[in-house]
Amino acid sequence: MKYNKIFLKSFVIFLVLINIISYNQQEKNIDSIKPMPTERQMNWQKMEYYAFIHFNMNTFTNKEWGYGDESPMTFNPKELNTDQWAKIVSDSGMKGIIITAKHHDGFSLWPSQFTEHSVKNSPWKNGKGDLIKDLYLSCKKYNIKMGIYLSPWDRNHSDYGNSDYLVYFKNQLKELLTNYGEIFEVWFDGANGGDGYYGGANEVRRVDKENYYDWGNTHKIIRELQPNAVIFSDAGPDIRWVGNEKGYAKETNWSNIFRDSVYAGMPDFNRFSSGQEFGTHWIPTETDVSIRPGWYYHKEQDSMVKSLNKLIDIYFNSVGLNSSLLLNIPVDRRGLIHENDSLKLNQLGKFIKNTFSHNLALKGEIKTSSNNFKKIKNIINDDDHNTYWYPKKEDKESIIEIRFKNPVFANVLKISENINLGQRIKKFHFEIKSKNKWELIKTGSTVGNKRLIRFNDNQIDAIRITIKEAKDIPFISEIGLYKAPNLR
Ligand code: FUL
Repeated sequence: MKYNKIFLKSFVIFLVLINIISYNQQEKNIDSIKPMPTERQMNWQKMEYYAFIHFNMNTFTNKEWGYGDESPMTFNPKELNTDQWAKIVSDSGMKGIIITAKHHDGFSLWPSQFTEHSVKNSPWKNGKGDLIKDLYLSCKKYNIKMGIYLSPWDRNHSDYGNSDYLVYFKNQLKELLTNYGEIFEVWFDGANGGDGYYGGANEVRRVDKENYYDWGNTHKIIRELQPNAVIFSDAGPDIRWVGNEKGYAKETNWSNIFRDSVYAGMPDFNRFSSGQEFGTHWIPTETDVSIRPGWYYHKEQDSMVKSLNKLIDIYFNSVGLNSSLLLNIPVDRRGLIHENDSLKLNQLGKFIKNTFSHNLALKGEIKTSSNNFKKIKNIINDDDHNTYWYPKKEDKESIIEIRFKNPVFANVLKISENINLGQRIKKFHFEIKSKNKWELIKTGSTVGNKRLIRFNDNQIDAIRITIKEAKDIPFISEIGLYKAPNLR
């Protein structure tokens, strides 16, 4: 009897060991697909939705691009309140604010020691103000992050176009990266070179966009002073432009790109909008769009704030297409977010919260083409890329099916890949079983960080996701099924 017990125990231990060894063996067979994101890119990727604020000299001159000859005396917000900005942004679920510290006209929102063309010569707070500091403190108070937009093109500066300007540009960058706490993103615009004031020269100055800015060394400054900050430009190095300013990423959106074949401001940049499946570098897209027609505030656009339906459409076509959403709010001449904009932001925030706070997939039972995952439940109940399912190599198709005992009503599907190990999915099918009939709802292409699919409200008995094509074994880290409020 005793002998039998010992035998049984040893046998169980043996089986467990075999299982562990074969599991580890499988793990070893899982190669990551290069390129892969860095930790700093992964941290940024989690933010998903954050604000742009265009507020500067143009707000007071009613322009989009200032020439560079504007007097600092023109900058005079009477009710400026960065707490109001940060509160509205944070209440609407956004995770940060990127501020136009300096736009193309060269006016600086902080009292830079390297120029007279700044708030220190304006009537605002009698020249004692520092808007970047105010915003930094407000972001801290409302627990959101701050990023900076520093225009490489400077239509005010007399040295723009020669090497002295670069010293100035780098000095300003160092000031911004040293004096205002942690910066999450540095935003470099692609528009540069052309006519301007240039210290009174009033002429046209063109630069070699690829080489003039000494990008390699400029980026080094950022890595040194703010190692966690991601750098945005048309060509990265961390995040790239989506290729339009309308708020829409492409249906196929690879985070990979041949980085060495692109540069900031190149004329035909948007032909790279979809990324490149075999691109050498990991540079995901950021989708920038304004809540109004202009980037800056213009009174005549008060009635042109985008509708809630339009903003929702933008959200699904940016965040839901493996991109992030950088939604611009033009702060008005008082120095406040206008009531019309704040109303829409609030509605959008509520919509997002109401939609995604309750994952109906949790009510179902999951079946997969093969159970290559220890805790299959984690793909529907955590928001962690590191818990993921993958099929066995010999599986003909990769299938995840979720069946419901009692039908659920839903209209949004979420799928995520574990992008820590690269982006893999090229084509998938999404099917719904309703009243005993399967229907193909969507044939999609890439997935990446997050893919959201909207469909008509349906009584659902089961859903099925089939990965039809992938660069290598697909790693699914999240599945979500949601019921978005009906708006119409
Ligand atoms: C553009 C700029 O020229 C616009 O003025 C704006 O700042 C937008 C976000 O980027 O390229």
